[in-house]
Formats: sequence, C-alpha cells, structure tokens
Amino acid sequence: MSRSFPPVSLIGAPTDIGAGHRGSSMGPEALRIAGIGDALSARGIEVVDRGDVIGPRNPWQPPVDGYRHLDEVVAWNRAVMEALGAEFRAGRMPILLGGDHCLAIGSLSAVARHCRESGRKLRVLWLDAHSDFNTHEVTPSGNIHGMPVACACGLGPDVLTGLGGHVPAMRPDQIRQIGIRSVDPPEKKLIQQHGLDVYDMRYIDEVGMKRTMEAALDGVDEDTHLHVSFDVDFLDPSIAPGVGTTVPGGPNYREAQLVMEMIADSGRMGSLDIMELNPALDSHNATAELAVDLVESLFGKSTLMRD
Ligand SMILES: [Mn+2]
Repeated sequence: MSRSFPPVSLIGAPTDIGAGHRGSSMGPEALRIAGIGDALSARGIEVVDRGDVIGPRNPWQPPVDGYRHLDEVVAWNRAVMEALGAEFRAGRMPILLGGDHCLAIGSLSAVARHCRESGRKLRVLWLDAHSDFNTHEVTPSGNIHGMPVACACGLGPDVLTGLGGHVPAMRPDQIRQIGIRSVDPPEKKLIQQHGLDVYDMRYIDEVGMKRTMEAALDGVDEDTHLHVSFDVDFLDPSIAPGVGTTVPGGPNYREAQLVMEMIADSGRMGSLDIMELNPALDSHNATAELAVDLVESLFGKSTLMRD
C-alpha cells in the first residue's frame, strides 16, 4: 500500500502571542527535536524545513477592547499567511509548526485564498478541545487563540478577518470541528447562530470515532483541499500533558490514531497545522513525540495488518 504525497515544507511560528500561558513559542523546536522531518522523510516524502517565520516578542499585556496583543497577533499572522501562500504557489504542502492557535487565522487565510485561486473546494477539519469561536464581546480572557474560527468566518476585527483580502475567508459549512468539550456559554450561542458543524465528545461517545470521521469527511472528493488544524489539546491530557489548556475527556491514543488514519485514507490532505504544543508543560518531550507519531499516521503509516 503506498500513496504519493506532494513535497512538504515545515514552517515554524515560534510564538505564544495569542495564548494565556507562555511556552507554545517553543513548540516548533520541540517538534523538530521529536524528529518530525526525519519521520516524514522515512515515509518517502520529500521534506524541506524552511525554518521559522519571525514576528514581535510577546509583551504580556492585559487586553485592550477585548483583545490581547492585537497588533502583534496581526504581524505574526501576516507572516504565517505569506509563508504558507508561497508554499502553495510552489505546489508544496505546508505544515505549520505552532505556536499558539491564533496563528490559524493566517493559515486559514492562506488556505482559503489558495482554494479560491485554484478553484478547489475547501474542507477544514478542526481537531480541538475548544471551538475557538470567541469574539471580543464574549471572550473571557481576550486571548486571541480562542478566536481563530470566528475570525475565519468573518467575526472579528477587520485587521484579522480581512487578512487574506476576502471577508469572510470561509463559510461555517466548510468547517467540521471534532473533539470539542469546552465551549463558553455565549460562544455556544454564536456557534449555533452560525451553524457550525460540531462533533463534540458526547457525539463521539455515542456514535464512535469511525462514524464521526465518516460524517466529518462526507462530501470530500478529488476536488477538495482538506486542511487539518490539529490543536494538541484535542488529545486526552493523560496522553498529551504538554499543552496550556488541558481539558479532560478527550480522545484516547487509539481514537486519535483512527482520526489520523481515516484522514490519510481520504487522500485529500493538502495542508496541516500542529498547534499549542507547550514544551514548558510537557514531560520529556512525550507530547511532541506523540504528535509526530500521529503525523506519521496522517501520512499513511498504518498500525493495521490489512492492506
Ligand atoms: Mn485551539
């Protein structure tokens, strides 16, 4: 069994500018140390590490008008968007090594633009404990890593919603959220208003991960660009302690592997974010190593005996 993948570019974005804990700025290096490049090369994939995009330091200030570090968040996301855009134009698959999840505003903007320009359908799989659908009116913290999905759907400050030049960057019906188990009450109301498709842990418990993924991938075809935004806090904290916002009751190791294997089986993944890994909270880089293990499955390394 073999699949062919386009050449891959690793792009680090070492910042915790949108987070409530310091440390995800060290995520890219932890993923490199855990061997993400070699793991993909070993699967026969051509991999280039582009190094890190650069941006402003984290000034660690309180929120202003419901946003923490808005100017810095814009600068980082513009850098991410431009770096990913260059890879798409070169026919390569970007893997964004975060960094906190606010950087998905830049990656989603780049992916949405790429799909508009290439005439491809977009499907985003958002693997996360959180919906990240807050706005400055309802955010409890002002941390912009809780807002990227809302921004992508046009809810947020113009400097972020308009980053890619098209507002909204995407429609809620292009997004499927999986593993959700922590949503603020006003955020829940917004999600319902905008009709976001959420497969929360209750749904997964009731129908199982296989049927959840079949539903989330339904309609994906050869014209679809699948973007996977993997927040490491998607995983149960018992197997992935190295994140700032752990929530109990997430997918276990085997369920997470099944998610990745079914995405691989679709053959349509065109870009990937690996976000919120926080080495300062990890134990001997185990969470980074688990993330690399799961990425190998996303690229077709199967634990199964069948062909
Ligand atoms: Mn997130």
